[in-house]
Amino acid sequence: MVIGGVVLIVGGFGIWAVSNRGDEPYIYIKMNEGTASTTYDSMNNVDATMYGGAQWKNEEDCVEGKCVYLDGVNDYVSIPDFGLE
Ligand SMILES: [Ca+2]
Repeated sequence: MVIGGVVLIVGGFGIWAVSNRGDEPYIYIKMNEGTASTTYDSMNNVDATMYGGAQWKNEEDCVEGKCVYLDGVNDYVSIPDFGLE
């Protein structure tokens, strides 16, 4: 899965399996580390990697905590195939 392609400041995302809607998300990536190019999944260790120069922003530029800035050119955040059907 790739998230990107437009100018975005991302504060995190979750992915719910359809069959689990209403329960905890299968993946929950807060995107609040603020350093390096890995942002970690809190649920099942499906960690995401930032590409294309995606940048961390500090609290003053984000809704809550730190966040990821995508410049709209070639930035994206990718998670590995985690076998969800
Ligand atoms: Ca870029």
